[in-house]
Amino acid sequence: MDIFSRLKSGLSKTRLQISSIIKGAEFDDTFFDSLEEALIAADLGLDLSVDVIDRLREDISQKGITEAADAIESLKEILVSDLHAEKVPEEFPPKPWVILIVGVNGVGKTTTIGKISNELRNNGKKVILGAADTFRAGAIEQLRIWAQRTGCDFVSQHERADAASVSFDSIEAAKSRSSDVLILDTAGRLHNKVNLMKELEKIVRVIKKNTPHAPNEILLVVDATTGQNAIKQAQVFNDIVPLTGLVITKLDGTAKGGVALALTKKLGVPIRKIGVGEGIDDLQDFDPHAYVEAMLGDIV
Ligand SMILES: Nc1nc2c(ncn2[C@@H]2O[C@H](COP(=O)(O)OP(=O)(O)OP(=O)(O)O)[C@@H](O)[C@H]2O)c(=O)[nH]1
Ligand SMILES: [Mg+2]
Repeated sequence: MDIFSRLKSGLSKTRLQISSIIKGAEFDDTFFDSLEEALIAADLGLDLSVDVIDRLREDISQKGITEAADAIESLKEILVSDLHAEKVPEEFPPKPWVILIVGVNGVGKTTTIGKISNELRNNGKKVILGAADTFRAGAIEQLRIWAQRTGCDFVSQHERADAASVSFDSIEAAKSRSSDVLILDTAGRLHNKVNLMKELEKIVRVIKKNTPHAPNEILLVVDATTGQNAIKQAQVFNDIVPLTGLVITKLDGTAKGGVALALTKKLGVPIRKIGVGEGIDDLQDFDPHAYVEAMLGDIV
């Protein structure tokens, strides 16, 4: 299966549900209520679902839409307009370009680093990975394996070492080896664990002190199957370390897709990449049109 089919198959539940509501519907209050419920069930969250329905109602009445196919097009346009998108920059002028990867436990941070490294290496970049997850047993080794597999340099200290100190070492190493990009892995942490969130703040402070332009990107990795909890988590992370982008993983699974919309709308932070599998190539640039097509395409 290609990556788009994988995404589409992951989001099929949402597509089927919306399809059954919109087919043959009269565009009356009952229709709008059912569609609103379906959007909430698809993880768009209450506020955004209500907002989308308001806009759809207006559009349908303004354009005098009577056909399901036209209503779907209108809904797609509304959703696409809500999905900010920016690509990861392809050139990295200030060397090293520093990417800090953060998120709660088990969302796919380290795997995403492997996938991004692979992409960068295929584009001829010199990449170095820094093992600032010193907390979980096995985390350093897991990143080392990704470094070997993708041909990246690697910096680590011992387990339980100070994560900010590893970050400092990593930047120094990136400079001395003229790396184009440094990617820092961090430990998974729950947003309500104050000490762990403080550690993240310290990592950023130490990086900035060493290299004022860094970190160039702070990417929050979010598991798409988390549902609405992801919003609160992301808001807390964003308050502590200003995020520059989101990576939404596990869209090949049971995710309903709406969380991507809710997140980017609430935070105003673009989605950079999406993960659709455990393999090294299962990552793609986020494309709002393709995403909404996967959620709602071919349903009438
Ligand atoms: N299906 C699927 N699985 C994924 C995806 N991304 C990561 N995983 C899997 O999720 C699990 C956790 O991945 P990790 O990369 O170790 O997650 P992490 O956020 O680094 O975890 P901690 O460091 O323990 O917080 C692994 O089994 C990965 O293979 C994805 O896009 N789709
Ligand atoms: Mg990890």
